[in-house]
Amino acid sequence: MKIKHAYVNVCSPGRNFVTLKIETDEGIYGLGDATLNGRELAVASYLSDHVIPCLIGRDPFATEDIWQYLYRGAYWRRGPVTMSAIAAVDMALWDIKGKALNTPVYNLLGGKSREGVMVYAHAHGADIEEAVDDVGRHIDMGYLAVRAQSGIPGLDSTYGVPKGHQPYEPAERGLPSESRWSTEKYLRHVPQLFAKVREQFGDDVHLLHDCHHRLTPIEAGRLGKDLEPFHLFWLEDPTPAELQEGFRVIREHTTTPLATGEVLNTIWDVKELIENQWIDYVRTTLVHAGGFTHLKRIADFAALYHVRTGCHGATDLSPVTMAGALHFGMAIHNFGIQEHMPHNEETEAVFPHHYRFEAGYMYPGDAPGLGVDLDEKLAAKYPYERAYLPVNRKLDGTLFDW
Ligand code: CS2
Ligand code: MG
Repeated sequence: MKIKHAYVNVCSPGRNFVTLKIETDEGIYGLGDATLNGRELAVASYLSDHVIPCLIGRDPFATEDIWQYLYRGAYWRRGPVTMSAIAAVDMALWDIKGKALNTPVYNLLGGKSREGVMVYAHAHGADIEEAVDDVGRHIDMGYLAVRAQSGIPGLDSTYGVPKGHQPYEPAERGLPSESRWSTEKYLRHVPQLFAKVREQFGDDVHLLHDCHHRLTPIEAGRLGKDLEPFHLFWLEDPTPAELQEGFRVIREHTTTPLATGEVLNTIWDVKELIENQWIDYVRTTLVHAGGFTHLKRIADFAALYHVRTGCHGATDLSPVTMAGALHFGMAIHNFGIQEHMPHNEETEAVFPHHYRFEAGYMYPGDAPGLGVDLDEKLAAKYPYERAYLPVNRKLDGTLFDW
């Protein structure tokens, strides 16, 4: 079998997605997600202009050699654009391999290690009362784990809380919007949110919270300590993780479990975090961390240090990544939890898939390969529209982390 043709599809059924399709000379094709929220066309060009010409004629089963060829052969290494492009190729090749062997990808990763993949939902509200109600709605939907985010008194907007009641969609069309931020208001507010949620729903539901890279290590230590009475499943992205040893400071002050990794894209970016056990969950994903070939390396390294996976799964990761994440989550031993932000109806129609949600767990299905497809005719009805993630500033105007 040889790679005969490959091309990139860019569409926007409510938000932008970039999908690589690799076709073989035996009529089998594979799909890979290449979506990088707010920088989509950079990855589309990296694939179309630089990677695809090098794939034609290669053996699609040679996933390791092709991964190394694209990683080392490019000379310039790492970073979200490069690793998302490599990820898309890798996902498509594993999809082809599963289809050619007539087996779901989880069987190529070690087979089923569990009956289902536990997922967590996003609950939010403009204030504590709305957020608590939304946690309740997700518990009623069957979720066993819920992330809670709420508006902060005195701030017009904040990460994770949509304006109005539409589902939260982080990218906005047009130029980046700007929001204002106060760490002090946030630190005073979040423990009150979780006190209310635990008071209302008790201790069984797993609760998570995303700081979204906005605290210094010592501020994160303070928040982690303040949240200890509420036994969170994890506190996510407490501080920017470029400085991996910053997490040591947090660790010294709290037993609240820590998770990071969604903006990181190679094993080198999480190596110290894992080997020092400064985190409990690693959130790197198929689409931004080099696909199955690399994510398996990260998971196996993490397993040596009691670190489990908690892969990112927001709506800006396409159903191709969601499908792959569920195959991955079914098979690897040190699986922790999988994020699940359901896509909108248009996206579900453009990417028909076999995966499903039931009673707090998701199941990838048993179709050969990834079990997801791309309806290109329908996708063509949703042309790309440039969109950006918001920009955040402190109250005094200093540019800050969003
Ligand atoms: C968030 C994301 O899901 C999460 O944990 O961090 O919503 C993130 O903001 C977006 O994926 C960015 O594109
Ligand atoms: Mg996050």
